[in-house]
Amino acid sequence: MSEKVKIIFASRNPGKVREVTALFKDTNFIIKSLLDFNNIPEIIEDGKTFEENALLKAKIVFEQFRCPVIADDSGLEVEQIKNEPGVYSARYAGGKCSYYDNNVKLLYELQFYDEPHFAKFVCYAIYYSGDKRIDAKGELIGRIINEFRGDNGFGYDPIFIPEGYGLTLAELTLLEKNKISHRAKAFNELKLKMLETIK
Ligand code: ITT
Repeated sequence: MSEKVKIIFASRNPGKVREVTALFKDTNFIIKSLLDFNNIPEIIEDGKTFEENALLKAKIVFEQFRCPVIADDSGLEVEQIKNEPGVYSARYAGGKCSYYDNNVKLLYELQFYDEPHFAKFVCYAIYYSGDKRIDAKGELIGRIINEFRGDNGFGYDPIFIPEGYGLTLAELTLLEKNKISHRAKAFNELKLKMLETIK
């Protein structure tokens, strides 16, 4: 692939957009996200799985722009509370809640359980161009800790320690998180499949 190809990342999450843009830096894909456009209607994510929600975002944004789209749906699954918050990760503490509210709610729920609180991040990524669909998935296992550490990243990063690490994801740099994260695994696989398919 020698020509530049514009791809819309169907996300309004600045943390995700930073990570995914960095992951595609070494390609000829030019990543634009929903943050680059005005008047994009809100997408209601009412799927029951990460896959359903990722496809929903990809298809709605494809219909709007009629150009190739990538999308992801992602979240945190905590073993002791039956894999909650799962697909509700973004709105665990309610409709317009902050990341901080979500983290506080999670730590409140986990106070009734002993440590370690094993958990994993999941990311389901999709490329969609009307006639082509490519899927990829990534996971990052680790545990939830009972304090906030670090200012980088977003979401549950300040309370999540990846397996084999002593630091939270929010204490890692973007580059370090992008070497191990669920999103990096999913989008690196997606990127390779895209490079094979789109010639
Ligand atoms: P878009 O749909 O616009 O992409 P979103 O934040 O609503 O943004 P999701 O529906 O995929 O995205 O929800 C993902 C939520 O899961 C996110 O808001 C965080 O709370 C959490 N999450 C996902 N990946 C994460 C990560 O790498 N670090 C920390 N939290 C993460």
